[in-house]
Amino acid sequence: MATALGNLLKRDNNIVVGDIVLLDEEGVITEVEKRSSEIFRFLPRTQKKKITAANCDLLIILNSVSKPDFKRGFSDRFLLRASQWGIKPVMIFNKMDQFTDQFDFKFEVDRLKDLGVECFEISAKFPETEKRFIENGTAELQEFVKGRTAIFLGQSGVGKSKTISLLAGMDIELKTQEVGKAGKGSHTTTWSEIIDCGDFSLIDSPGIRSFSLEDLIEDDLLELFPDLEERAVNCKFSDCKHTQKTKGCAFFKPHLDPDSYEGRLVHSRLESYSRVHEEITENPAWSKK
Ligand SMILES: Nc1nc2c(ncn2[C@@H]2O[C@H](COP(=O)(O)OP(=O)(O)OP(=O)(O)O)[C@@H](O)[C@H]2O)c(=O)[nH]1
Ligand SMILES: [Mg+2]
Ligand SMILES: [Zn+2]
Repeated sequence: MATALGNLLKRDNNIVVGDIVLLDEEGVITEVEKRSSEIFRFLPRTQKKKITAANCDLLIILNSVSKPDFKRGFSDRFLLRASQWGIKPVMIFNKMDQFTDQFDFKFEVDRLKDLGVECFEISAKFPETEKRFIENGTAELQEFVKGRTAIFLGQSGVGKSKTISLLAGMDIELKTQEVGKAGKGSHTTTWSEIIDCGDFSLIDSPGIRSFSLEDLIEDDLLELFPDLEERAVNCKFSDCKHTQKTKGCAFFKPHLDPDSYEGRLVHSRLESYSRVHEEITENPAWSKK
């Protein structure tokens, strides 16, 4: 364990997991290298960004298909952050041994593929019982992380620590804990840590309780949904609010059939967009720094 010079620790956002540091002979951190990327959380109470990790080149959004339930809105929010952070996102569906058609898996995977996000299906606890609905499983994931520093984000109990233990190999077993009856995780991992796996590094992180996007400005939001932005230019009026009430809106009939695959895809994204939009417009931009 290294200690750091006082002035490095006193800065607003001090040294975080993933930082590359210089040490002197006594093991004291004397310098922190410039970061290639930063992961942050926005804390609504203090209206401040808190940097939680640095220098990651892959964001692994971990979902479980059961206990806790898959939440599409949640993963869309991570996708939004990934594009803001400039880090490649991939999606893992874990606990496939528990999958009993709780949701339309194929639709979710096709939808993500169309958004340019690669998907993997795994069962971190029972790797031998993989369902293999899609081609990408544990072996493909193992290959995919090679040469990268990947951070795992997701709700508590989805299996971040379990998955990291699986990928890291036999001799590493991170602490995990059973999910409660209500399907909620118990926040087992309490701080982020990086696991050096030789060919790659994996960062475990505490489960996310609430995920504020309040720092976003309304005018910048559509840019973070590039697929919707592309469609919105075809709306008849440039200030279209993309609700069914607006005639000539590119998101509704006759321009888009809501029952077609494309309609379902676009509307699922519009739903995620609207939720975030609602959240950030509750807090006017002047209060944001
Ligand atoms: N059935 C099943 N259970 C799993 C699977 N992966 C993980 N679990 C279990 O789910 C529970 C939670 O896993 P963790 O790895 O602790 O979850 P986490 O995402 O690290 O949770 P936090 O540290 O609280 O954020 C544990 O009891 C695991 O054994 C899986 O593929 N299938
Ligand atoms: Mg954990
Ligand atoms: Zn519109």
